[in-house]
Amino acid sequence: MRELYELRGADPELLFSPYCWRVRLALHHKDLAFVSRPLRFSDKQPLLACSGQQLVPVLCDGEAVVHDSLAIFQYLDLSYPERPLLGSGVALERARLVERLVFQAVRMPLLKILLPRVFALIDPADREYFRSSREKALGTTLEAFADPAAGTEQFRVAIAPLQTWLSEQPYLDGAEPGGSDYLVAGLFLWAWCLGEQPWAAGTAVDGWFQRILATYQAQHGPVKRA
Ligand SMILES: N[C@@H](CCC(=O)N[C@@H](CS)C(=O)NCC(=O)O)C(=O)O
Repeated sequence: MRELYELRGADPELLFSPYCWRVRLALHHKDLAFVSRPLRFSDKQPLLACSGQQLVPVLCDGEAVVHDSLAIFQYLDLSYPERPLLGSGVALERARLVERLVFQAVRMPLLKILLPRVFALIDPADREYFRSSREKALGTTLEAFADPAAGTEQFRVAIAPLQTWLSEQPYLDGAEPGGSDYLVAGLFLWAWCLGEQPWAAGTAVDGWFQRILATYQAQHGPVKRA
């Protein structure tokens, strides 16, 4: 049995973690079935203990227990070599670089937009933990940090290179989607599932996102959106 531990909102069908979305897209790419184990922040401690840490995604695949989205991509490529996500050697290093660059550029702008949405949509039992853990990490209150207008402008600037790249080819990885696409699209799905779309409709990035979403939904059905 293959199980994916992931985060859910107050609505158990609302899955909003960017890193869990990466893994869902990667499992879809490999055509690997899995059972979803959606957790609230307040459920996760005993259930994730087998992974030796407290963050999702965690993939349990038979005897293997793997955490961290990039490590899961590498595990999937090693265990299921057909349709590689990242490849190996230089290709793997390049994919890791893409992940770092995009993560650094878009995570903070997205957080400025999405923090209030996450807080509103998680289970009320999770709110105290969410507030205290995030305020400690950010060094300020959720209210002082959140700035959707500034986040949207910073996001637009951060994705400008992706707009150019994707106006020249359909996917970040070329003619077909690959690991780089899913590493980035997971962050976009974070926003989309929470009911936000900080990129403009009709742009090259929007076309890319809609292609990835449509391919996923064609197999898995509609993605729950707040
Ligand atoms: N580098 C990790 C990051 C995982 C991570 O930060 N997960 C968040 C959800 S988006 C989490 O589990 N948070 C639980 C908590 O804060 O207690 C990955 O790529 O998987």
